Amino acid sequence: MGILNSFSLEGKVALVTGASYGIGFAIACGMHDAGAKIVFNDINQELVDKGIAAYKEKGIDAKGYVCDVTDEDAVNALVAKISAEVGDINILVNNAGIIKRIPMCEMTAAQFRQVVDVDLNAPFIVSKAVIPTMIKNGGGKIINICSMMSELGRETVSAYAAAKGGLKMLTRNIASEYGEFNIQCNGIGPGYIETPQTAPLRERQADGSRHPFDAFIIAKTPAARWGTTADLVGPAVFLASEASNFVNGHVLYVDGGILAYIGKQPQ
Ligand code: NAP
Ligand code: GCO
Repeated sequence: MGILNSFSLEGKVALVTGASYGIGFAIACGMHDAGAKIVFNDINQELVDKGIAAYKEKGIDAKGYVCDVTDEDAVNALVAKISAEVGDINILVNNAGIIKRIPMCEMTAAQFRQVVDVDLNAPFIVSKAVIPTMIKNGGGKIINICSMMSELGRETVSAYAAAKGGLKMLTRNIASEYGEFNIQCNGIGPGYIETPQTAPLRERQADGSRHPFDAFIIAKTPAARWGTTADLVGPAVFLASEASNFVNGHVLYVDGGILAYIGKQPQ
């Protein structure tokens, strides 16, 4: 078994935020398969119940809690409740996120703040809530779900890009400040992944043709396809496991090569 043991998450408690479905759900399932006990939260009971049922269908006894990750008091209470009911959190995946696709000059400051609150302030809040216990227990793993927009901008996603760019630097700063306590904090930067969040970008046109953005992403991706949530599971298990104990402050882009590629020449 040798090297494969270093990828095991046996005996670990993993909290994945916003993990009733989508990327968080897939990462949580993969971490379960690697041996972790899965805990997740979502923003309302309906989503949590949906998530618990979905995990059960996969034979996973996940614990689900209602918690808005932007609410510091609720997050602190959640972390304490998880410690009492399940065990101290060893692995945190800051996955919960939103996007608003609005031209910047049409976006209100309140809309901008709402995106930054969930995508940047919340990872700060949840990380701050779990780090003291990780230090007490001799270390831990924090994985922040960043984005192509941690590196690149595009029209209509100013708030999201600002938040995800900030999340890349928060990742580096947690690594810098807490690395001496054997806490590794890294990011995963998914490319364009098929989830509800990107569904509007993939809708078929009335004539059955691809959405223009869909065709654009295919041309910008060497793999010539959208990613699936399954593509993110191996990288997440790696960053959650002992196999990555000397990887810190890194954002692992799982993008099919988008960031390396100028894009296919239009035919
Ligand atoms: P998604 O399908 O929209 O799922 C996000 C989850 O987070 C949903 O369950 C959502 O609940 C939950 N959530 C939102 N606000 C919350 C809050 N305040 N408190 C607790 N939970 C909250 O998104 P996804 O595509 O799986 O993406 C997951 C993460 O990956 C996000 O951080 C996203 O920015 C990032 N990402 C996605 C892609 C992609 O192509 N899909 C690529 C790069 C990065 P609701 O259902 O109520 O919204
Ligand atoms: C968008 C998309 C992207 C993806 C992802 C790319 O509108 O450009 O939603 O932002 O969600 O973040 O990595």
